[in-house]
Amino acid sequence: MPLPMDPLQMVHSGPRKKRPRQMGTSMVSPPHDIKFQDLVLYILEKKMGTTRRAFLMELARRKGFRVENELSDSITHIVAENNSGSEVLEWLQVQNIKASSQLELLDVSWLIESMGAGKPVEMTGKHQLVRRDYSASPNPELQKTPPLAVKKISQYACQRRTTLNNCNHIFTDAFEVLAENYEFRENEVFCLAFMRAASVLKSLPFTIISMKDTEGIPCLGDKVKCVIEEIIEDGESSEVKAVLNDERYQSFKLFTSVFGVGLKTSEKWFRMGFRTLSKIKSDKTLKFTPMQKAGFLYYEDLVSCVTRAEAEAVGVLVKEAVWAFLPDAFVTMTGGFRRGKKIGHDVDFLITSPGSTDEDEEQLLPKVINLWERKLHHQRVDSGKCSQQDGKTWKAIRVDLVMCPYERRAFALLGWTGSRQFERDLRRYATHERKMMLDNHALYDKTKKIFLKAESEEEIFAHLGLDYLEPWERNA
Ligand code: DCP
Ligand code: MG
Repeated sequence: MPLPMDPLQMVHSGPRKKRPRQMGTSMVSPPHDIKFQDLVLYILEKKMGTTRRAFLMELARRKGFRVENELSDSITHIVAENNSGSEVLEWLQVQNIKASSQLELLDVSWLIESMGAGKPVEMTGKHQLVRRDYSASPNPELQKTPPLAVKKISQYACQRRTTLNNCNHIFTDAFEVLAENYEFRENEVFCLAFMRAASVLKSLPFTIISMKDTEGIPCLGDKVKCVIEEIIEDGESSEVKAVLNDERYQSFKLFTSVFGVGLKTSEKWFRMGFRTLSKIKSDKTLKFTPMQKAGFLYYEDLVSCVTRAEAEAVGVLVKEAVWAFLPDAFVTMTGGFRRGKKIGHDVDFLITSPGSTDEDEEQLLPKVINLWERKLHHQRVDSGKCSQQDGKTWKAIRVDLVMCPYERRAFALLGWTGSRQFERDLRRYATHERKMMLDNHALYDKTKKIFLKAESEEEIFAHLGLDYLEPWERNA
């Protein structure tokens, strides 16, 4: 299936320095009509580079934006890339430009989205590098002209917009390795600390390039900061390097890559001296659960990630099977794919039906599985009972099916869409900030001693007093 190519996306993520299109300052570009008179843009060169800036300026002008070459008081929007709010403010100070309350400081993502939409898109927290804070300053002079204060980042992922556009991969990848190693060593405290740190950095609209950028960011403890500092200085973390070479980490990583194998089993195999899957598979004394047997049988298929096209194809099969028993059922893809991920380790579905009884609900999944087993049997008989691997025309894919009562569908949808870190923080926020209990079935208000009803995810966010986050903003 050909993938749609978004030229703007390519501008954003494609190679930057190579083969700039001919449009140096010497080249005269044709005048473009200004469609959006109220906006006067200035694109910051700092950390963006001359070539990319010239390219973006030309593109924006072609789309009808007014983009100035020089900085002046008439500028209404400053667009920056890889700069934090405080960096842009600092730079403005040096340029002797007062950051007035009218001036918007925006991440380049706003410009790119706007150019994609053909008009200025709404500026949200994920675009704005700073937020106006009218009350924070004790200085009455500053209160008169509202200063631009660096936006405060919440310690809760459910109060941050986290898209898949992660500008801090270099740090978050390192944290995730360390978190996983702590998980393998059952050190929950450090595991959580690194997962939270990864999560908060994923929400930043800029790349951290100096320790100064980490000021004011929550969830970054000393241990985390040490790793950041080392990566800034050396480009890599010695601790991560050591973990990646660690025998226990490597073995656990390998063992848990088998479906049905968790920490307990990995620990056992590791202690028994196993280091490879082939030794484990061929060992006659080991007993495997049905899940582990399937895990070994379809290992290659299951370790290779599920693509979106495959997920969509699975969706068709799931709907077909579910509708055979409950024709009015709603089948929704949840998990990572609902959050916009292009690949996943499985495909998650939520099933719910307005007309179903408790009994229908209980029986649906066994019925679906039974249907698939019968189909598989027929196919095997048809293909002459051979399980030839050559010319294999199918792929084993993990599918998670969740059935829930219709009245609880909003809670189930919110709970099964993830990410895990988002869910964790949503519950933590409910408990600590709202005295409420949230799970995949219900929301309970401990003060009022009542269950709060909801027909949609939006209503649950509203009950919790949270701004709504779209699924693709929950990639914490
Ligand atoms: N979930 C949960 N508790 C669990 C398992 C899952 O709350 N014990 C939720 C959060 C997950 C979602 O369900 O985001 C789906 O679980 P997955 O493990 O499939 O995670 P993702 O779909 O987010 O990631 P992947 O792309 O790896 O499948
Ligand atoms: Mg999933």
